Amino acid sequence: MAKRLLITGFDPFGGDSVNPSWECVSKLPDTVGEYVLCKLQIPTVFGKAAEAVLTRAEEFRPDVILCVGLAGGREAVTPERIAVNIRDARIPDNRGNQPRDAFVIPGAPAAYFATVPVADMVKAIRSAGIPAAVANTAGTFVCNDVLYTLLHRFAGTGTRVGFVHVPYLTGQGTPSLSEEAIITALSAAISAC
Ligand code: PCA
Repeated sequence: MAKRLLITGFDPFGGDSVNPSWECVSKLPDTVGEYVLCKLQIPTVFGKAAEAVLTRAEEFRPDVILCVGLAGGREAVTPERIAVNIRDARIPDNRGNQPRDAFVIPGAPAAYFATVPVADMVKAIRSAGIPAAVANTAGTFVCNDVLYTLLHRFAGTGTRVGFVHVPYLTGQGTPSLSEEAIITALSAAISAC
């Protein structure tokens, strides 16, 4: 039986009109490698984003959850190695929340490692001709919030969780990658999961 992979992208935030994460996730084929995909757009809102993923995961029962977000300023596609138990927002989220120096989940561990094979994903993306690198911080905004919450929820279960940050789309900012390049990179990353 085919394996199931839930993949998410965010809505635009911080004044941008598009978010390359959802632009590209929404255009992925329905099957990649050995995975059947379920694609979900999630809001750039603390707490709500992870809730939306958890709700869909309950129905879809994925083997892997891969969330994708924009990291403006990065020049490579970057699978994240770690999530930290911190909310510290430099800008408000899409509901006006701007937590500073707070926990994602009070009393929970300081950090979790991603449970997808980040080094293999980087290799696969590079083999597809797209720049890639492992990232050691997903920041302290909504992307980290989602990755941390999911890793906490699925710790010790059979569901593996990862996060990939992508650069700006061509024309959106610099450095940037084309939509086609990001879609190729995400497909390669999925195949390596
Ligand atoms: N990037 C933000 C949140 C949504 C997104 O696409 C982040 O890196 O936290």
